[in-house]
Amino acid sequence: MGRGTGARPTLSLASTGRPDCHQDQGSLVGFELVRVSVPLIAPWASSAGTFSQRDSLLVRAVLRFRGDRGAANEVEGWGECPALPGPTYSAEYTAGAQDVSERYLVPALLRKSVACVAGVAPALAGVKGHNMAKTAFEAALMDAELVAGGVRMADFLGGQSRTGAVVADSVAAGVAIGLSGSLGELLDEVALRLEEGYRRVKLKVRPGWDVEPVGAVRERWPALVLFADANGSYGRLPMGQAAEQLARLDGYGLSCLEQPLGDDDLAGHAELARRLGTPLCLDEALTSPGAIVSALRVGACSVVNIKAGRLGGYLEAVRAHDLCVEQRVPVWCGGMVETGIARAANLALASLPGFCLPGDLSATGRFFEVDLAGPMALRPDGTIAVPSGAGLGVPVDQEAISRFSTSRTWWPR
Ligand code: NPG
Repeated sequence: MGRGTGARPTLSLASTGRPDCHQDQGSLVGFELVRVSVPLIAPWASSAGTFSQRDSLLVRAVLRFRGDRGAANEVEGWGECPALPGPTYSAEYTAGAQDVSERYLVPALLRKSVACVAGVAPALAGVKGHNMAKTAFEAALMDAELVAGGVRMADFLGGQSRTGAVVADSVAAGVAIGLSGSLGELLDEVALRLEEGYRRVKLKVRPGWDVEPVGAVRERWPALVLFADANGSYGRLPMGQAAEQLARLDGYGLSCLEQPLGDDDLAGHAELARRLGTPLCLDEALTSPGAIVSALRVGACSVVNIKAGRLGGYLEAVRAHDLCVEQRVPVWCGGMVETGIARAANLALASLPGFCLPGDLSATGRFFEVDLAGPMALRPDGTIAVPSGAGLGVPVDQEAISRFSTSRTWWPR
């Protein structure tokens, strides 16, 4: 089986770009759930904990198409669930994602024989939450369907957008730096990343580690595009204290301060937004386009981090993008230290025109010595090319997936 070899059926992209699921295009053969543990080059530390391997759940979707001469042709697509090993960023975690996939998501998709990306969300609507697990299935079917039709993911997602979007061929790269052991280590890492060509840096902050690192980086690189991400860690302080401490970041020209307070504290973020000069961005709080509308309505943020996994899929991410464009709210594409499988899809998403701030979009080699898909290279101008091939648009390294896999199960069993 190839990723798209042999006779190619035509994928009907209507003017909206929505593939017609009802036409006789492909049928679902099944899914493989692949657990991988991919070693990181260096441990990743944030307020959501530290890990040295990327334990991910991958989904391989297999579709069968009838070729021109009636011969059956199987095509596979890959998706990645960005949940972390433990429930520390959100309630989802990798083993839980596998469990909900086996008990609920796979049976629902098989029962309805969902063979196209547009059918995934309706088929899974009866399962509450588990957005990251759902995203892996949506992404895998999207990849398979687009590979079969010879369509680039960026073009497909652009076609889904109400904004009449022209997608970009490259996106501004950004690098996130985990919590460092010392100021010296942090400055060394920022220097290294700038030498590599990154033009935007996101620092992790938490109470007790904020003004000093942000101030030191800003002093050394006055023109650098700088973000700070608190992962909700100021939520444990009384509001007055959090506001006072974070107001000390006001003079450092941060493009945004991300998720200072708890996931569900929209009122607190709105109050903080009134008290701070730095624009607030939300991440963990925004689990649906509706949540984005609520946050914007109460003034809880003026910048939005879009992560397909958090929102429940790439189609929801496009909806979130569209409503932010309509509200003139700048967005950027978040990352979860994913392998190249999710990062290729994120590059396609970030090619939509509302993504006007550089995201967590770093090149192959940033996190892993051996990645599962790619390469996606950083160019001298600090951008990464949007993959140009069909579907994910970059080769998936089956050998590396086998090497790092800890379990593989095929469904239907
Ligand atoms: O470039 O993928 C990346 C990392 C970006 O900092 C990053 N992600 O809160 O947005 C986040 C964060 C994160 C990743 C948090 C992993 C916790 C674990």
